[in-house]
Amino acid sequence: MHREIAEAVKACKPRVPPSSFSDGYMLLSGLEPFRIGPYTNFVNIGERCNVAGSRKFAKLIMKDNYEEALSVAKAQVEMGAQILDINMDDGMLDGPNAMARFCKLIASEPDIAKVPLCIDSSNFSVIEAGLKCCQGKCIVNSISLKEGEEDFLEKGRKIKLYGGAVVVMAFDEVGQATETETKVAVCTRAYHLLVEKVGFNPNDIIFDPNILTIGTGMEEHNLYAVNFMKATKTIKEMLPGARVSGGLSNLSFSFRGMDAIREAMHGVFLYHAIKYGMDMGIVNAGNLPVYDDIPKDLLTLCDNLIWNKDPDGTEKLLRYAQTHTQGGKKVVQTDEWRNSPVEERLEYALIKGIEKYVIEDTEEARLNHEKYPRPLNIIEGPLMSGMQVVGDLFGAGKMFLPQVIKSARVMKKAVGHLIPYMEKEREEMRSGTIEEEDPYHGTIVLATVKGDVHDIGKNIVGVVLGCNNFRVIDLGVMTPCDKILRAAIENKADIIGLSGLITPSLDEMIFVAKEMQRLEIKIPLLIGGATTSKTHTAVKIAPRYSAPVIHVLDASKSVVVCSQLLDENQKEDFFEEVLEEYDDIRQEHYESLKERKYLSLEQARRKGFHNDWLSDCKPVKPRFIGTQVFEDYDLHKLVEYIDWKPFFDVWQLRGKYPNRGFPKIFNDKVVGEEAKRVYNDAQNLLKTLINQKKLRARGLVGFWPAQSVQDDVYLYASEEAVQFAEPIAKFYGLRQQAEKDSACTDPYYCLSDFIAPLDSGVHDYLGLFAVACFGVDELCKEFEKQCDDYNSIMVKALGDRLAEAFAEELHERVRKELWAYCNDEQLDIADLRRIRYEGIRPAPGYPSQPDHTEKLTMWKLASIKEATDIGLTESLAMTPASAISGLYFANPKSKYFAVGKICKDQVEDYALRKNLSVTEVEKWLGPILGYDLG
Ligand code: THG
Repeated sequence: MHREIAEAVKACKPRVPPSSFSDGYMLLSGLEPFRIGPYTNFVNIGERCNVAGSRKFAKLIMKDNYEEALSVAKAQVEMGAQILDINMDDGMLDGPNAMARFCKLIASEPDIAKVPLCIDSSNFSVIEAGLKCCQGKCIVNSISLKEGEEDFLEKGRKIKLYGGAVVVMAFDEVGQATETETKVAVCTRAYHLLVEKVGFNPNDIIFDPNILTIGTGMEEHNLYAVNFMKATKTIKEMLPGARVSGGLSNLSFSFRGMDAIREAMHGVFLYHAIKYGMDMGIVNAGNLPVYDDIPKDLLTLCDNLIWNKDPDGTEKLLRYAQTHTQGGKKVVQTDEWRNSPVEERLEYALIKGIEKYVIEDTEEARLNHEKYPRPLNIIEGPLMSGMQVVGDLFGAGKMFLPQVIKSARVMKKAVGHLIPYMEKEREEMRSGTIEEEDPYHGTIVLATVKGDVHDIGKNIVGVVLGCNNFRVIDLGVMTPCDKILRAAIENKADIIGLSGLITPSLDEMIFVAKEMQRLEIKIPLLIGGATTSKTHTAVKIAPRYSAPVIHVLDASKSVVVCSQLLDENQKEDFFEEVLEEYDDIRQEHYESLKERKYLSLEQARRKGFHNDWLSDCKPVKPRFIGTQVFEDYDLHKLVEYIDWKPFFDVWQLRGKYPNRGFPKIFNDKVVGEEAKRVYNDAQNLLKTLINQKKLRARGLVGFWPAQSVQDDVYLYASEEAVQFAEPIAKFYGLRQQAEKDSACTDPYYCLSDFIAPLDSGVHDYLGLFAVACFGVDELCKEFEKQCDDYNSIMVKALGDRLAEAFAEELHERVRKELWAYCNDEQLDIADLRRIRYEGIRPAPGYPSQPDHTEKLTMWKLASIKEATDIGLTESLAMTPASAISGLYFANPKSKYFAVGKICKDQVEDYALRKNLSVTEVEKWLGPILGYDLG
């Protein structure tokens, strides 16, 4: 068919478009031509058909409702969009498919198809998919020099072939251009490449010198608007034919939710930018205010922000937003409540977690001496009743943890304001005029035990109890027993709560319980934290202390338990119930100990995993032997490696599909909105902390020749040394011993099975690593000083995520480049998370090697403390708390397993090998002993 047409028209000359028509004009078209020339006004490109830029559009596309999504396109054309930007960049979408499908649908609707399309994607295959099914002449949005000249030229040539115009972003190999000169330089370079090397018509080039967000609170962003204008002017003067565009709504991202402010900023910005030569922009068509209609005071504020004329510009604009409504449109939705009585305002602020006015409202209440003769009355009255509502809503599952923590922040601010007045009162009290009374339900002393540094969970419990009107005395981390008990006695505590994350903390908790018994203390003891369990509490702790000992699973449960322990009418019954329950658990535990069958260590070794070392592929030699330190690792790079699921776990946000995790959780009916909110808060904080260098990452890797000797792995200074010298370190292993189902053919694993034996003659290697995120503690102190538990918990959670991401990223580099045992690996993040890669990185203290003391060997061997400042506490917790360490095994058959319970014969053998006493080993391995110590 094509051939026949070609044959038939062979003799005809192609039409030469009249140059007078195209000279100096940018020609675009949908079904209708669109000619942009010197007298064309500013061109509106509609921004809303963008899955990242419109919630409505995104929802429709995700629900596969393309017909309805078309209405978003149509509405924009009706409101004056002259070009439509289409963007389908979302991880959950098949981009090329979605783009093609939507473009084809547009073609079926002449009212929409009349305008040209702007195919927007950061993925060129999506752009091509769009170009292939668009009628008329489109704009490609966008290409840049980000991936270098070759890539740029190739894309430029393709676009020319498709006959498109192109948006070129001011981006190069170094990154995004933010300074005027860089913007101009990058665009100039791109211009010459396109015009001279590709033969692009300059009139088909549109530069986007990056409209970046201002009013972020970060000083380095203050000149972003000015730089755009200046660059635009120079580009228009220096690069003939080229035009300038930009994504306008980016400018005001920091004022999200305040549409009136955003629109005013857009109006003011465009007013100036057009004068500087901006030709077109991706805008919310129909929502741009007329410059003269912007109220004068707001206009001045916007002007000051855009031109960076006032260091407090952002603050002032925010304040304006809070105090104004205009054009019938509320600037913020939440100002009506400001008109209600002060008690209601306080309650509202507590429930909604709004800090803004809490000091002034508290002060207003305080000054009402008639109603509130004493500052304490305000706490007992409106503040506590507000928190009661919060506590009830949380208990009923109608409020989520992040909201509760924000409410607590408001409460703390209010109480913080009243404390000086209460202290003054107490002075007077000493002279005997006023009686003291306690407004709290009760007092609880909380502490993370000696040797342990983890406290997110404990802090959350503290805040939640605080919300329920408990007085919380938080002693922080690494708290020795005597300090806990002294604080409890001095403060007349009603309850003591102990927390710990690592297994050695369990032992410390037993010690505290024994001490309490010895000192005849009668205060109920709560046990919580990641390593604790009901069984351990019932079996190992409760029997040592005659007052109640109770394991609490999470923050919301702690409220119920504490309330019952303090309720005079309930506490006897409650204690009785717990005693019975724990008695049952103990019995069950001892029964199961008896029932469990074990192989002897010798049998287990025989049934271990035996690799065929000689016929198997040879172990790969690492690129270096010894250690390499990574100072000040690039945190930006780590962000994409963050696994967000555990982050949502910290905030107790679990969607309906817990294992599908992120970002599925956003679609969850119950927790979706809240999850989005915390996630956004996290992203913002993360950006600020990374950009301002408040957090730092440091780490180390090391590799050595290694050979296994039964259950242990010996490390050598060099390959030659393997035959002739003593090992420089030995890692000891524990082997699975609990009998497996007879149908199960799994071996009885020990980590040493994954390293070639010394007598095999095969050279093998072992790696290790330690990474940490520094700066978290300092930031938390700052936040706590401001009574901001929300951000303090947030920073800790982010620090942990970054350390974990660091470990993940470094492991990838180890596999691909530093050890390079699988440099052809091509895994995406989802595969990483599902552990599809080869090799493992088990950490001492975790299931494959539960013995924390192996860390001592790592630290000594690689001088980890000296090289990275990552330390170990007496319980072998790492400092800072956001730290990860482990060993690297490269063998493709290596896998994670849990050692499980082990027997006395193995403990004795292990003690002998490690040259420790059996009691010492039993102390460290407590939780995995398959027998009773008595
Ligand atoms: N340059 C180029 N292309 C671009 C941009 C640019 N494409 C994408 C973007 N930036 C321009 N498009 C938008 C679209 C929407 C918004 C911002 C930029 C926006 N949306 C509201 C928000 O996120 O607050 C959504 C509100 C709602 O859901 O209704 O602000 O710079 N070449």
